Amino acid sequence: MMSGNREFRRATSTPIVVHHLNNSRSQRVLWLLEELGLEYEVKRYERDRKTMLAPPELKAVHPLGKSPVVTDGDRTIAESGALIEYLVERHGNGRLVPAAGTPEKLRYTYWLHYAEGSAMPPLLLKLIFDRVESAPMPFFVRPVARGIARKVKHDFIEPQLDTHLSYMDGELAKSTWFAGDELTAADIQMSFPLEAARQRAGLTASTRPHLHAFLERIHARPAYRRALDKGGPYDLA
Ligand SMILES: N[C@@H](CCC(=O)N[C@@H](CS)C(=O)NCC(=O)O)C(=O)O
Repeated sequence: MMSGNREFRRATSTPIVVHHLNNSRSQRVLWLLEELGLEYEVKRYERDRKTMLAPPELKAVHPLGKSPVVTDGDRTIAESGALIEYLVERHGNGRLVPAAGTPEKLRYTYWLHYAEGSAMPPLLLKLIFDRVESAPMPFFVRPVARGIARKVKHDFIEPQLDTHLSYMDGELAKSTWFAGDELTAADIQMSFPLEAARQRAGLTASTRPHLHAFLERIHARPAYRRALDKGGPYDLA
């Protein structure tokens, strides 16, 4: 695996490139690469200030035009869970992944998928309905639009968020990291929903002490801090 990696790097002689959008999920890919000590380049893209969407140039890299996307030689890999798996398998030399067949590996796979598949949807809905609630609109539709937004948040989104946050906090009461006692790439993948929950969903030291302690722990890691320097603005409000 190790020599294969070296051959691959030599054969392509191009660096790993992270197509990075400011204030976004791709920050965790930079963190992963820093933890692995790999060389890479960052190509930065700026969100449109009004719509918050990625610029059209990202569609030249991948048809969805979203970030993160990584190019590695002639490969283009999108979808953060898939590309985190790719990077650790291709370049990790066994680091940040539990051994195959262990209970930790099963937990690792679970959290790697849970982050985008289950944790992010209610957080995204919260963001959208918060925006509906505060968006400028003609005075005669404002009370109706705001009333609907508040009801959807109260009846559906907030209970969902509460269930997920309690669940995650309870899991981190059992072990230091999501897959067990060692940091894995699943923790890196999980960092984004937790950062978003801290900004948007009331995750605090008093409400979710284990999740809050997790965030404090990752923020203290030198690799996390180096990744912030490379990525630029990372504000999920
Ligand atoms: N599930 C995808 C989500 C990708 C995604 O939605 N990325 C956001 C950044 S956090 C994005 O590119 N937003 C800008 C846009 O949609 O134009 C992943 O994990 O990679």
